Amino acid sequence: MKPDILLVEPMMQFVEDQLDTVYTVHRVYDAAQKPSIEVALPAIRAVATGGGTGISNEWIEKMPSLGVIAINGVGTDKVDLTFARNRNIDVTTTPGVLTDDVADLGIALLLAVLRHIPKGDRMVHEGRWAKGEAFPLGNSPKGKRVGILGLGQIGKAFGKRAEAFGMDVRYWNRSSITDVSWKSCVSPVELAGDSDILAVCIAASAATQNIVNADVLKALGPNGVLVNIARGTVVDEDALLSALNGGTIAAAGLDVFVGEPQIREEFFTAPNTVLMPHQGSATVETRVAMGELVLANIAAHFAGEKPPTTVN
Ligand code: 8YV
Repeated sequence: MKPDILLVEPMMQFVEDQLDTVYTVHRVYDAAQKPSIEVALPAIRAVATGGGTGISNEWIEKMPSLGVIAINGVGTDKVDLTFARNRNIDVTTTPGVLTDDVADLGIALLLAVLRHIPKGDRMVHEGRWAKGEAFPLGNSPKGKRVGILGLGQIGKAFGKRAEAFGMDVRYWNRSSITDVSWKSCVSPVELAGDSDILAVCIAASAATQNIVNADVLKALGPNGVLVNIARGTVVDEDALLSALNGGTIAAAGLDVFVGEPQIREEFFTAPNTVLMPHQGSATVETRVAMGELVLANIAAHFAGEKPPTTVN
């Protein structure tokens, strides 16, 4: 009999095909499976889920046979790592393989904001260029100061890209970093005050919730641009919306939001914002590599081995 596993959100077809070959896959996102999932929960031995979705302790408690939670991503903020460890459940992520694509999306958001790309695209598509409508000048990234909040792998990759655009990099990190020559700032407020662009790359946790608050946005200032490729929860969205609407900062490029995909409607009308539906790691190449890691971690568990990228 094939072992039972729980799939919390869809993955690439080849990953799902491979899972279906080896396991009985119960799909949480398929409403029709709800009754059969309730019955199967005691037998579930592995969970595959997304970084932004995770799995709650309430669900974990209903799966006494669970041995591994394979996150298709690097964020662990939606899985209680200690709670899982106390139940002898390994939690795995997909480190390394998504770094470049997430950093690329951060740069794409920054350029989209500075050069008004969504606005230009709409103007051309709607035939307004041909009618002579004027288009605002953009701003150059060259020579701008970029502050990176959270200098992990993604933060460093963002910094390298920013340098290639002629930007001057500084950062703030919770622990000290020795392998970069960029200027280190003593606090998020100091970083924002010394930056034209604040790129938020920090991992979400209780300690970093709302770390980008009203004071940080005020320090970033009326010409400042915020880019968030981390998690919605690390930014105080009340403060961000009022900073955008009140001109406390100039603009924002955001890939992540609190409560996504049901984000606050005020974002739809906030000025000078470029919004993406959490697509940082969403390229074919990276999702293949992530999927392979998820498959390898689950397979290792069923082979009685330690899953290779266990984080708890
Ligand atoms: C994915 C992510 O979009 O790495 C993460 O933590 O949030 C993203 O890579 C997500 O895991 C897919 O659901």
